[in-house]
Amino acid sequence: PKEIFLKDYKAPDYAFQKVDLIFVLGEDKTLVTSNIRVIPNFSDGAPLILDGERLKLVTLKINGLHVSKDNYKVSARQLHMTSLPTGSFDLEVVVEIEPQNNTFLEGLYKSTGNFCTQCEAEGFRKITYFQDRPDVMSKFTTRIEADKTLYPVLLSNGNLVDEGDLPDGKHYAVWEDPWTKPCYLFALVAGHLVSRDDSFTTMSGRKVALRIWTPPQDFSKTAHAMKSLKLAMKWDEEVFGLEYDLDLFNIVAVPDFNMGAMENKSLNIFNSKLILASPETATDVDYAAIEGVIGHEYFHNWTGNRVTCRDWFQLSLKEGLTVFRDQEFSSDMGSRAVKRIADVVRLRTMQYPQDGGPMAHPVRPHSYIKMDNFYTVTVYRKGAEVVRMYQTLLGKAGFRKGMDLYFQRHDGQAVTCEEFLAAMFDANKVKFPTFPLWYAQAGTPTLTVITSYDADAQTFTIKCKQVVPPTPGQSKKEPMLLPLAVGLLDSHGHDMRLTSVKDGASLHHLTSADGDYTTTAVLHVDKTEQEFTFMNITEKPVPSLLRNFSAPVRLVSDVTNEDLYFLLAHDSDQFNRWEAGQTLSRKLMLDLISAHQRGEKISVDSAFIKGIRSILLDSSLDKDFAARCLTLPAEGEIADLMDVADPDAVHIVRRFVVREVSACLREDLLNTVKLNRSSIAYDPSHEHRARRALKNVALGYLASLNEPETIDVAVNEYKIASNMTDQLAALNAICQNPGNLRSKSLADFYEQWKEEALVMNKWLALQAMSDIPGNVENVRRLLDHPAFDIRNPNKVYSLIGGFCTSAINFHAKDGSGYTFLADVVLQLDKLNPQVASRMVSSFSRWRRFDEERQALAKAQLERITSQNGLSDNVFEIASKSLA
Ligand code: HT7
Ligand code: ZN
Repeated sequence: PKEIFLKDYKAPDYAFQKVDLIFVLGEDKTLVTSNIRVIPNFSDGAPLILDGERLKLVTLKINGLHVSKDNYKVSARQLHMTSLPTGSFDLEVVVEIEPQNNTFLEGLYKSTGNFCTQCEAEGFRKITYFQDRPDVMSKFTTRIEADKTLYPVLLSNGNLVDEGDLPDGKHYAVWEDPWTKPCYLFALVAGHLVSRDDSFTTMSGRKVALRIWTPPQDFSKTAHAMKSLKLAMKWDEEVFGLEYDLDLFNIVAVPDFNMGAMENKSLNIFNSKLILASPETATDVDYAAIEGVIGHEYFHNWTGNRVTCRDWFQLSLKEGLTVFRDQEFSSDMGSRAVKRIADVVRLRTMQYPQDGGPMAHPVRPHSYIKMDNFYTVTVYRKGAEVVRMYQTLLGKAGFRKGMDLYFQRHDGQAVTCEEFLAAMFDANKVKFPTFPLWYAQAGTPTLTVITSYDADAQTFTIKCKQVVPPTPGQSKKEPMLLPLAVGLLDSHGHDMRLTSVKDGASLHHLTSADGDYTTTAVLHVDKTEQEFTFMNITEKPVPSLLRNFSAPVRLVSDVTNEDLYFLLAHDSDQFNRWEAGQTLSRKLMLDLISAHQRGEKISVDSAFIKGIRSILLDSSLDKDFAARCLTLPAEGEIADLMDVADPDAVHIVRRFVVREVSACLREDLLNTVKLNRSSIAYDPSHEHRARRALKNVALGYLASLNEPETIDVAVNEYKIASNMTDQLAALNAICQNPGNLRSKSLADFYEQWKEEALVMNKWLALQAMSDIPGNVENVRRLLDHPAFDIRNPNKVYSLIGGFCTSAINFHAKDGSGYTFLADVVLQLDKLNPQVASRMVSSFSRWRRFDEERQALAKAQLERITSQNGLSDNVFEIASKSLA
């Protein structure tokens, strides 16, 4: 396979000014005609090279005349044309495709009988021959012809300009998109669908029709998605001054979709799981995810669509920025602290391992084989952290100025990350020379902080050392600008006033945005070693470092356990209050793991239990926040901190700590369940979501004891549950313990929900993620269960993806988990390489384990790479994992 490099970027030889598409949709074949106005960008008569895969070329005309066979060549991936007219010309291409046989779910395909498209990143080339790259921007018109009974609804981008009946029971619709766009934003849907209709009046008074389309039986589950859409439209106007730019906004939900959703211009297509919700079938987590992703795709209308990427290496330009925007939206809709905690947990448990493994790549990658493999947590989530750092460095108002200048300069263009950075810096008249390195250097920096207090001088000094670790292909790294947000707590737990800080020889006065003193200073750490001294510090403070997780680093500091308990009790920065508890938990578990590995008896110290109890009993806390504080770091996060990951020891110790906490706080936990049980019907408000979160964390602890009384509590919660959040949490609690009750409860849940595909995914995931011993065989059996279907990505993510998160089973000592995954990857690769390559990624950390496991995992990776006909997608991940 061919590797593509950022350094080789070349502007396209031809512009496509206007594209008229005609789709004649059929059951056996679909005909696609494209009429393109082609304009040369240079005068050198270069060949016109169009991308195209799995297409059957029917006719090819230039200016209405058939092109001679001597003047074009068709290969498996390209249509190569020479001897072209000088100047502009009209190109007509007719191809035949078979959407009904498309299991890859990219290009034009069928999902439960309806036609739909997915063109990002390089799917348009599976619809017709085209310069399939984001810097070719055109105006599109789309005519769709189809059977009227089977496909009564015909949708594409822009405005409906014509529709009518055709002979033989067919009909047509013509859609015109007034905005220029790259072909990856093209969309078409044809099917038997109904819409929930609503409207939104924009800040300039334009009425926009909003429609959410689903199969008829799902209509009742789209109210939350519609509400979320209207909130997102309002939020973008209020926070960024960005208004929607057409009179119609369509969303379609499809059950078979490789990712979460797609921001096609005015015709977003969503995975059903991110649209459909009812209290009985969706959890609070689902509700929040729907709100976030609806916001995300809507926000792309400006960050992605109006201003798009020059090439796919710039993906984070739109994705990092849009994730940041959706995070801020969700923070404003719910609890800011809880949202930040959830986002940091995701970053640390998913992105940090990627940054420390063989697939480590910068936020802007330097090369790829398959672009689909670079829709990663690094590009999305580390990318969002980079955008957040601009805001931390420039302040909210400064960040907004930068955004305004970005749109002023680049509306309608396809640009690079440099252009975003230049808009941010120019708007604020700053230059941070080491900041651009965040786009180019992979690896999570380690920031080591040593503090000291000088009582005579009344100064508090913070010594920083940053190391950006080597990653594949990048052995040497430079220090980068890390914004380090710091607060200092006095002995009462109050924030001290911070008036000035010395950075080397220069003294900076510290003020807040309104000119007053500040309680959080943002230090600019941009050297390998650097010292900052706070002046006028009248007593020895407890430092609160990296407030609100101001930079995506691994922080190592000399803050003592005593200080951490103090921060857990008092820090005004809610994120750091939670983080203090997490740091204590991580330290405790790592110590216990070492003791366990040495064969010593282990115990949990009483200060830790006391700390947890104080959170559980603090009625002044937001209950969702308390629930997060009570949740111990995941096994993966702990294993990631070990020199050699030992999944068995981590599992034993984490479970031991959970049981110890449960045993010591049994009565408090029982009370928590009782007090937070809801007596009313489902209420989606934050207050009630928070009550459910706290109650269900407590329930999980109690069930871990596996005592008749605590199990009865879980069974009772399961029986009385009036919504999926509570029902699933209770089932999860019960299923921690193998045995008859577990099997009976799973069977009961299945009987109740077997007709609801999205609920069945939860049922599959719960079993797949289970820590019960020897679960590989159960999961293998579930492959043949009617609730599973390997062609549906959601089911694969639930069962196979879920299984790989259970460290003790996926990394089973006998290698059975590795063999299972390889078997599935090889089967799946033939049907859907994008999803297969997401699954094979679970192997990528194999070098973190002991020698026996390494040998077993390596053998399976080699088995995969030696397979004939392997997709480029899986080859890239598997071979890079082995390198
Ligand atoms: N921009 C969208 C990306 C996407 C995608 C990429 C590769 C293969 C399938 C895909 N489906 C959607 C989603 C987003 O980030 O908004
Ligand atoms: Zn996106």
